[in-house]
Amino acid sequence: MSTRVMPSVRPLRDRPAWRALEKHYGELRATHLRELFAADETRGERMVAEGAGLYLDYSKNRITDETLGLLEALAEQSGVADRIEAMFTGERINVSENRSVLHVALRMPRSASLIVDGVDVVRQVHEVLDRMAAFSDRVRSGEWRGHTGKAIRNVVNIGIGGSDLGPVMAYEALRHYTTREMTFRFVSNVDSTDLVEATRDLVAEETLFIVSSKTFTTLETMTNAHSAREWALAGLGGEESAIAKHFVAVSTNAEKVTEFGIDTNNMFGFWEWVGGRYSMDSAIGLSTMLAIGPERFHELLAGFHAVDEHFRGAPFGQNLPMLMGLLGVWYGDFFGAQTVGVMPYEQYLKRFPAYLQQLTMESNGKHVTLAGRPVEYETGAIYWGEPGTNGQHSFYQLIHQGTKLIPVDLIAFAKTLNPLGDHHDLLMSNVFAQAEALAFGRTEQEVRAEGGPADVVPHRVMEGNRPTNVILAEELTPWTLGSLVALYEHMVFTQGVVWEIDSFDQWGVELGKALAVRIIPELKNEDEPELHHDSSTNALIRRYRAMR
Ligand code: G6Q
Repeated sequence: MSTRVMPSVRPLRDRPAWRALEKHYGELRATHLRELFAADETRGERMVAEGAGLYLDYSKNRITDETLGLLEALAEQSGVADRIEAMFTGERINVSENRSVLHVALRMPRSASLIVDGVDVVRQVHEVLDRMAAFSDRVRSGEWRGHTGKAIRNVVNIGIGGSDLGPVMAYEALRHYTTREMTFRFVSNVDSTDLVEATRDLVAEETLFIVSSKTFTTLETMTNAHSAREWALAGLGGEESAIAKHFVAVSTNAEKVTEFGIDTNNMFGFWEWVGGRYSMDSAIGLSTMLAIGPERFHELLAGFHAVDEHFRGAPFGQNLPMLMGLLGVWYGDFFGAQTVGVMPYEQYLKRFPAYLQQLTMESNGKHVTLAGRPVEYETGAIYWGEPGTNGQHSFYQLIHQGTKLIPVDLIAFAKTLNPLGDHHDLLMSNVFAQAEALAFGRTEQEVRAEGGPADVVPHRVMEGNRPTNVILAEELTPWTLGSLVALYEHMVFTQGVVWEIDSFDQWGVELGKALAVRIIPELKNEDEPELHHDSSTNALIRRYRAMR
């Protein structure tokens, strides 16, 4: 029987390593990366870690060996190793919802087994994967026919949050591997424009909707699903029986799926122990599997799994998620950095920062500890980013010369999937040049030596000492994508353990869901409603009713 787990560790600020880090920060904060590199010629080769196909250069961080030792001690004193085991064995580490957190089981190989509450969850996972594969093969081969006998050419995933961001990101990231005979669209926003624009050039006879919702009650998704159903019926002659061939569901809620009119034979399940933002490798990835095929989807899972094993087994100094997690704590809690930039130098990863925003901020944007006490330190950072080199021509200015410290992750690949002239060398030269410039800057002396008006010199000086992680992989494949996502999942986990917060609940998001529901009738009512909000909300509602 799995149990609810409360760690028994000292409050964060009382841990000896934390205290030592406070003192150490005082000594190190004025040290420049220029000095650290000058003092150790091997730094750039030493402060690297490799695992599961990913190479991490963390040498351009404001750390010494002593910092690393203290961060490792902090991880130990925070019980990271025990918490990893607790997660991997299905203990209920999501304490506020009393749930296990088992996305790692979604990518365990068929030969593995993990018994939770008497059930082998790995067997369950592979049963669903097999059903998804059989379905995907039928659709991709044209064997699955729509109501009028035509093959499916368009797939529209309807979902939001965790039931959308992963599928969209994965589709864009793996576009190179997708079948180009089919069109994939993603509808998330309850703003009607989203659905209308996604379907305007599609033919209902050739379109399959995947309604993706863990709960199957989410307002946006259900509203879009109902309107999509109207759209499909209108294009299919109005026969209700047509729906079965054009709608499938991904959900944990069979009852609601049936109520909507989707046959549970066309439902792909998952489980309450899969959090929304940790679900792109569950049945929520059905659109991904339809796009890249089952074999490639299994490669994606293998990439995830490789990092799971790495995270569970690698020593601290080689453990990518732990290193990145603790470095985040170092900057957020000691240097006061509020944000982290993630810049993929890979066009296919254009939605990766958006995906990471949910993963990191929904997980670690928390203000109380597991025991419900207010935290006395900073928790989750604000994550943001854009693909390089576009960002370089806009907001990088602030990273280089602004007054805020912004640690940046630069993600790049040795090989491009679209070789074209010297594009890739040019792209990669930017990765290395940016990391170099951010770390070492440009001194006054260097600027003067270049000549130019003396009064402009201060404007051109770059302080440097801006930290980066460079993450290098060979090539963007389904496997590498899985490993990258798992890297950040476990980075988030590590930080959550140190901060002693619940990285797996999202009460702030739940609140938003409830609040809107209260206002809906006040907008829809024919008669002027009696309003009992604050004066601002009341006035806005009245103004909207008058203006529409
Ligand atoms: C994720 C969040 C949230 C959720 C959506 C959609 O961790 O809980 O983003 O995924 O609110 O929920 P449903 O899948 O239940 O529609």
